[in-house]
Amino acid sequence: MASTFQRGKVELVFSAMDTDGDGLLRESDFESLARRWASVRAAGDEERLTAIMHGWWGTLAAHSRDPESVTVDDVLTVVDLLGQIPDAVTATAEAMFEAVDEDGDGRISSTEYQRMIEAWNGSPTDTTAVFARLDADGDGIISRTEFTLHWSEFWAGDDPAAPGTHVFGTPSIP
Ligand SMILES: [Ca+2]
Ligand SMILES: [Ca+2]
Repeated sequence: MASTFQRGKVELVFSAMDTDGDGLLRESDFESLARRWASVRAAGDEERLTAIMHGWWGTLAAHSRDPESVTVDDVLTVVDLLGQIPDAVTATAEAMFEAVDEDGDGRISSTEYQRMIEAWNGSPTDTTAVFARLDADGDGIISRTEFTLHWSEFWAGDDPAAPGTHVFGTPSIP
């Protein structure tokens, strides 16, 4: 069972993905999110982002009671399963890393990270402090290894103090 803290984390990212704010995730939310994200990027890679977001949607919809819409509880069901399938966490981390790494140089810069957060939140956000926490070795970029670690912590972990808790911003701590 997901803890209250894990629920809070998932609710934070859920509300970012629920672009029309109706409390349910649908395929259209993922398409809007991909469009919103692509629109702030220089790369002009909307098709690539859309494909990655569709992959996410497929994973969530496969575990939903209603294949057309996904609730917070459905997402938490997937989160519960993740602890048993670390390969799935690594695979989504890999796909997401590729999405965030706009210029494809194999590193996430602070600009690339900020663009992701702002696109997901739909508003300007100061990500300096959180980027510094995620850049565990302090070399100025988020490496693939760092990202995968934080991503796994975000979805499968239950530690409010872990840097990965802040991948999508700072959840409220109950
Ligand atoms: Ca990059
Ligand atoms: Ca780093």
